[in-house]
Amino acid sequence: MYKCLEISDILLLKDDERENIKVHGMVHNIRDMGDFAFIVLRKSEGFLQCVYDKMNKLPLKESAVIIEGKAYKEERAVNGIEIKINKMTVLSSPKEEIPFNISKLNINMAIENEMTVRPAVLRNETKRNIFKIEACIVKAFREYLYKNKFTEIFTPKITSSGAEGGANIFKLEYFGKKACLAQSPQFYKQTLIPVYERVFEIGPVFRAEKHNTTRHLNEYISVDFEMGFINSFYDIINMETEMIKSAFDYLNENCFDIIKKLNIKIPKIDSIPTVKFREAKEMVAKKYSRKIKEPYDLEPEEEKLIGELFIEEYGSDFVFITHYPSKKRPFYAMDDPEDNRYTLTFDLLFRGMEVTTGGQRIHDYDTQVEKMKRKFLQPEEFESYLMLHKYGAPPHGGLGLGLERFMLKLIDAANIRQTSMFPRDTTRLVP
Ligand code: AMO
Repeated sequence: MYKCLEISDILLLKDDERENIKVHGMVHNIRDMGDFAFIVLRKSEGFLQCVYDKMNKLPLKESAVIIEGKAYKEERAVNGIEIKINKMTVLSSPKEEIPFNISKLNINMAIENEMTVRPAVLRNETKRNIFKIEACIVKAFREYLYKNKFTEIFTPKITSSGAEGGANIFKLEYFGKKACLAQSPQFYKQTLIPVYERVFEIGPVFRAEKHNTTRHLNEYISVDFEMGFINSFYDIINMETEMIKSAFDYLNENCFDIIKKLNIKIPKIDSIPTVKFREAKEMVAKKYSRKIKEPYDLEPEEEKLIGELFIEEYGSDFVFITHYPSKKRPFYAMDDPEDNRYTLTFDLLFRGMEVTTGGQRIHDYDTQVEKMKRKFLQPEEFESYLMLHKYGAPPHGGLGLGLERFMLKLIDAANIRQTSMFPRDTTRLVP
């Protein structure tokens, strides 16, 4: 017999082709109506309502089945289509029933319990929709970057040193040598600038954060890009603005149903305001009568208030904070030639939370070595990274966007674990 159809295939069938079709799927829900039962199949593209005669034995929920039958229009069914089942073949039945109702819209579980039974929870429509949106965003980012002549790269995740400094490095033993898990692809993406001009990578990075918070993971997906021959870091800001806009356009065009179901408010972006670090700090200190406690960085509470201020006064869900102090930025950040206490770097805040860090990098060898020394680093330990500067590099810069944080703000979740399929935190290594 013919191949199994997907939902989009069924919707395209002409009336006379709907008589005898075949579909596979997982039995998501069964509603017993007395003489007959509704069987809802969970499929890659969504859910399909089927009608089954109760003369037959009902399958168990979460059975894998192939059904054969007739498709017809039914306004009240999801997708406007229903299948009258003539034959059902059960390919496999579950050994045990899932101990909670996954077909409910909201699974109200404590986050720790939810993460423990994540393999089952992800079968829930709301949960799986979150990651459908994530997949669509990544697809749109990737397509946008390809269109703008970026080359996709795949860099090592086992490295000899941390790229971002600080104490949050996972150390490991590598055949008698000391190694660590990559904190970011920073050195490699810069190294590839003289090779390809523009590069990007979307992949996991590792941070040994010792504290459990609602915005930190120990492994997260970083969307990194790096571009050569820039005039200033505003080229990077503009590229990111357009990349985010293209992802939102893609969601609006392709994910209308899911957006509605998850109640996602997609921001409208024309341009994103920028404000200097120092000014942003002063703005919140004044508006919310706060004392500036930490002059070199933004506290999470300050980020939240800056977010509120820009939504309230400028109607913008996003704001770029620029010119961060040199003291708190990594050694590869270019200092501002007008005032070297600050750097040509930025963060992007989305609804009051940092989702991106980026900036222009040092491309001159002597300047880079001098800054390393100023930060008490040994240039000899960065020999392979410094080949970039030694052998010649154009002015360049880039950014890293934390995908789970971006998703967290987009869907308005309370905890970053909700936007990671299988989160890694200080206590969780399974599933
Ligand atoms: P940074 O260390 O600021 O910069 O990280 C970039 C972005 O990654 C996200 N992020 C995290 N998300 C979840 N859990 C964490 N523990 C975590 N830490 C960071 C944030 C942050 O804005 N190499 C530079 C980027 C660059 O300049 O190109 C870097 O990694 O959203």
